[in-house]
Amino acid sequence: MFNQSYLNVYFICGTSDVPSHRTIHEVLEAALKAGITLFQFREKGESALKENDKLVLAKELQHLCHQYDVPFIVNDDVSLAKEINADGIHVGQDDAKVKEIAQYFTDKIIGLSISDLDEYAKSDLTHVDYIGVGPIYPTPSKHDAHIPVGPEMIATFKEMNPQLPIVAIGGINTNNVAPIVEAGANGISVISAISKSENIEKTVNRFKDFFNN
Ligand code: TZP
Ligand code: MG
Repeated sequence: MFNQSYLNVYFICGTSDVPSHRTIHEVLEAALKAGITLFQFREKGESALKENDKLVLAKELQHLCHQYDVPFIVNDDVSLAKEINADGIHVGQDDAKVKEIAQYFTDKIIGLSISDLDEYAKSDLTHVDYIGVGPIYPTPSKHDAHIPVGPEMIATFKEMNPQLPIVAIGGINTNNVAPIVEAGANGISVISAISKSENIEKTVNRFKDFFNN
């Protein structure tokens, strides 16, 4: 099910991440057309949709992703991921435990956020397909984010565990991606660089150029 090239250009988005003159459907469709390789639905913040509204939107965005053969991953919300039969789930250190998730997401993609060596040491990676490492740079998109760890953290983890697929996250844009690629990341995951881009096609294509194997 999981292929590490899915991590190349990994777009993460929720309704509060898109500018008011656009819908999340428009933004996601533009990103899919341009060639993102994975999508994560991350509905957070005060204005976040809940319950049925969240469910309906998730199904619509999942449908859109599948029209472009791009896997649809849910952030944190295990019951939503189960209900819509998502392609995977991404959890943080404080979210549902990977071991429990792995029991019912046997054939699904499981991602785990890891910021530093302490978190790495206490994480059981047995059922984890990839780790999200960051924030690499300061980010406007997550208020409770860990302090930025820099691209060096990617190189550190790659040295410790060369086989573990790693996607970088946090404050990444087309101008600061190069050191992340040099550090050995399998891909980049971004919210604002794509959701707030004035030219999504161009932004996605620039990111893709860094991972053209
Ligand atoms: N986790 C660590 S940083 C971050 C998340 C969800 C936010 C990334 O958003 P952006 O806009 O790409 O910096
Ligand atoms: Mg989380």
